[in-house]
Amino acid sequence: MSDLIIWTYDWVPEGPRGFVRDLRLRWACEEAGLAYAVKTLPFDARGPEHLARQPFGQVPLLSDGQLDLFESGAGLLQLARKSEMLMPRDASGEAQALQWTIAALNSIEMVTVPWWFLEITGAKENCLTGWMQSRLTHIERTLQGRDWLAGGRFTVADLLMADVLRVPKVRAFGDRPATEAYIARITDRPAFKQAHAAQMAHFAAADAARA
Ligand SMILES: N[C@@H](CCC(=O)N[C@@H](CS)C(=O)NCC(=O)O)C(=O)O
Repeated sequence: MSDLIIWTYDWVPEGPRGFVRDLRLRWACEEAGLAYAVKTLPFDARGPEHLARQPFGQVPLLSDGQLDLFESGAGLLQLARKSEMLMPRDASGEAQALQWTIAALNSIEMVTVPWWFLEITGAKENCLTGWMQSRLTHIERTLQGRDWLAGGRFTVADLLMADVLRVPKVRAFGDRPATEAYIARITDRPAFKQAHAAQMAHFAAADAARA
């Protein structure tokens, strides 16, 4: 049995399927050829046991032997420690990959998630639109000049940035050809397709078990 366990929910409604963040960890393991198992926590009843391991009652969690990590970004960095495929080993490449990993979470996802949340809750005016537009314009300009964010090749930073940007409402917002090409290229990777298919199959099996 693998030392790496990715924890996700036992079931989720259809909406988030294909986007539940255990996919980030599955994808990284697939890219790096790391063996892993997937285990579940109840979606409906998030009790003290869940909160003791994930203080916000969310998923994913990554167990690596005795170590339990919450936050998908922390899980990705833990996996990147195990594989040069995910994170360059030279000091400059590593620093750049870390920088862009943090940028994906703290400069892009920081605005995209609240923005689409306001969109789906039907707010008449989305007051975050200007802020998001500005961030997406900056990342578009960055991607016009390069194929990868760090070290001149695919790294964990691209995995995370593409996952943040591929949210359908964000992707459909405006016309950003370099960003679109980047998302299309990165989500065309076999490791993404494998991780995505596995998550979809996991929740489809959960439907069958609940029926
Ligand atoms: N910052 C966290 C966010 C985790 C998160 O939003 N998890 C979602 C699934 S992708 C979740 O558990 N949502 C249910 C909830 O927030 O109650 C991470 O990246 O791990």
